[in-house]
Amino acid sequence: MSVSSQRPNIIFIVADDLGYADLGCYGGREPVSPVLDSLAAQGLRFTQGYSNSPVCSPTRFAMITARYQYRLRGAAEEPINSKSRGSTTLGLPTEHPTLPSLLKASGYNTALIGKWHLGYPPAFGPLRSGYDEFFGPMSGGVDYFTHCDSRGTHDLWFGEEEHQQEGYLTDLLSDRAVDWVNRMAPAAQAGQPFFLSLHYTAPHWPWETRDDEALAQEVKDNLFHLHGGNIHTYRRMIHHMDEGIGRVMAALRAQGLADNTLVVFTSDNGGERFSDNWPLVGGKMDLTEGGIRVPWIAHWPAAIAPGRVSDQHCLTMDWSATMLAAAGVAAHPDYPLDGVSLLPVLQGEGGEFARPMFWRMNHRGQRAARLGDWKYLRVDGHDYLFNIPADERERANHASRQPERLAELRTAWEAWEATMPAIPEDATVSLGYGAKDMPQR
Ligand SMILES: [Ca+2]
Repeated sequence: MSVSSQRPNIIFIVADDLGYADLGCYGGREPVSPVLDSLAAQGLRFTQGYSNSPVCSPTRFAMITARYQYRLRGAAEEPINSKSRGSTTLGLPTEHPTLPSLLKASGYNTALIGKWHLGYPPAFGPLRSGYDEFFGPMSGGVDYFTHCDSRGTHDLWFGEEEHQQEGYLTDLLSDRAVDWVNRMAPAAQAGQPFFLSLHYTAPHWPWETRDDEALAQEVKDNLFHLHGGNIHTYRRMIHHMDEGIGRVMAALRAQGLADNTLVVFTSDNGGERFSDNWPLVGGKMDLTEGGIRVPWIAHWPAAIAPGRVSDQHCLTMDWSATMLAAAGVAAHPDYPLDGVSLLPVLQGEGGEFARPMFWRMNHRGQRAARLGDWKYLRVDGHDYLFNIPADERERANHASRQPERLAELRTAWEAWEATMPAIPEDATVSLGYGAKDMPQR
């Protein structure tokens, strides 16, 4: 199949803290995601797709710049927390080219509907980094009903104007996304495409379904919601998001735009406490597979044959590079991409290609490299070596049996790391809870 001569619309849907096996099409135990499952069945599902980081804002820096996040100071925060409000350093520098700014400059209409988490105005903000429109929260986590962040500050915005609106946030974001598609449809039908970042906060804490407004008062002093939640609530939160994605897809179809719209779905990091990451170990904040392996689904009938599954290795920033390639947009020469376009994989041209991937976390001194089948991992000063296809669960440690291979991967990681800025002395790690709050594995 070949790409249509007309440039595609692009919708980049990102869930928040969704785990690898939470969706039906990734082995989920309950049918929470019929819409996403059908997008995967009609499109392309990746089994070896990763997030750039096991925590929110670092991944979002990589997603919007298509470069390793370690290059930017704000991304050293694990994650940016609400104490960063007013900071002039902890955010996405407005002069940095971005996925939306490059697409906008090439003629795309652009919007972010959902979570930003890349620093606060006036120094930073979505309208200052390439989005024509913004509706959503600026911070890392808000209540679904009060739309207040973890410090109790109201955090729902339309552009840079504070926006008061009643409703369950997942539904408000879906409503606005449908509205955007319908408003942009005439231009898109006339040949001016759109780029929509639809970045849900679901299924991130607090553990509230559409029917749980009463919980908002109970959790307002601690949105981590350490006394609440369960897998049933968690699954319904995913289902609410899936319903909203279904409404966005229905709007695309009604406007005759579904065929030439590239829809990509993923999560910003691995699953949190109620998530299903099976068979992976670990979750958010970990460089074990459960913290970084995430769902990646691509749907684009004009270019992607239905029903395919790919084992291509890829990172969040590769998808940003893919979107630029699909739009025929080059990177800014002063900011070359670390992301690699997956367009040939989407179009089924050629096979999978070698894609070395590297990660670094200040938290617990973690390192990871995935080179082909093998993964080098360091946590708390211990070095491990795993064969991922043979043991996705990272329990069979080959480090002492294959010291030469371990050394080879460690050297590759160190060579990569030498090309990145060091972790700043004042970078912070924010953990919402620990062993005193719930037993650790
Ligand atoms: Ca997240």
